[in-house]
Amino acid sequence: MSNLVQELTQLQQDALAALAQTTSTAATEAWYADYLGRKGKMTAILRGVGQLDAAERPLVGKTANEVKVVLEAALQERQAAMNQAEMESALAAEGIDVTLPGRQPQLGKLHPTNQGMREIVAILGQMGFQVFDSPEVETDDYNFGLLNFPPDHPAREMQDTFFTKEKDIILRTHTSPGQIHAMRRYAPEPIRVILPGKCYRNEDVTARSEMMFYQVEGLAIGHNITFSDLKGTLLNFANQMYGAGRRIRFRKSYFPFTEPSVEVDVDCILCAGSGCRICKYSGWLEILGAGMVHPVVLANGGYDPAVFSGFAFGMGIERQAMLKRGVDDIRLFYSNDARFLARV
Ligand code: FA5
Repeated sequence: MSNLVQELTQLQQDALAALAQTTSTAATEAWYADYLGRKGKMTAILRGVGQLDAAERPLVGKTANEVKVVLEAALQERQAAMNQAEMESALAAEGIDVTLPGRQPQLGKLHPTNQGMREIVAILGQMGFQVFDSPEVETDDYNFGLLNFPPDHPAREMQDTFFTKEKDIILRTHTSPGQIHAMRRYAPEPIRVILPGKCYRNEDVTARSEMMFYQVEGLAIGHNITFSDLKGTLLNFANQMYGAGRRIRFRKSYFPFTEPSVEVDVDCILCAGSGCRICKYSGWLEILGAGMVHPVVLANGGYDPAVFSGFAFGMGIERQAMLKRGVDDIRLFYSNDARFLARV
């Protein structure tokens, strides 16, 4: 047998032994260059083929091919084993402990004003009132004139107004102008609507008053609507909003757009009427203004006051939320204090 065949057989043994020692991809690459590369040991052996008899050459060629096939297969196997080991050790290093408690994701929640608004809208909605959207930027006429505020009448000063540069365009001071929009949209059909939204007043900001706040207005117009209907609606509202068994009381008041007009109180939710700090020892908490829609306002809305009657009421959402959630400063609502927002 040719020496070269022996050398090739020896090369195979050596190469397999060396391959078994490699532990990294870089080492296997170096191994390949060393044994099978262009300048490697196999090439060096095959350089001797030229000196052989022609009869010996085929056997050497065949052996060289077999050795190459064996070594390449061994290399592939080695690399696959190494990849597997590398993956296993990486997985072990970044292993997940499935018994650890998970991280609590921080959930946001509705702003207290929105919570209050949704609660009020849900209670009144279930009594048949539908939400009607009306603008925050109003004309002087809708905010005052059509609501029976006479020009230059001191009643206008009940609500300090933000004016704009445009003549007679103002930010609404209450949701009541929505009454006229709703009436003009639906007259002469009977209606039951609620008008929720922002209002603006040019007032000093205090623990009880903001420049921007929300109101919800209610308006019902029909053929036989009486003061008793107003009372029943508000008692039902107070019982759902502040708890079963609540009492309400009416105090006479004045609004240009209702006649008669009342302020409505609910018995104190904290002391149930016996007197405490929250109700300033009166036993009662003021919750809203209300009354029977003034005939002039009905007519301005397109309803004949001889045929139709109606009631209206308006409440401040933040003030309701303050009572219900025990908040003692209205400024907290819009100060973006995350601790407050998480608490209420
Ligand atoms: C009105 O605005 C009437 N439009 C309510 C009304 C509607 C009466 C329909 C009759 C019929 P008043 O000015 O009292 O009324 O305001 C109503 C409520 O808005 C108050 O009870 C209070 O809860 C809230 N409110 C008024 N001003 C402020 C303010 N600066 N900051 C926070 N809430 C306010």
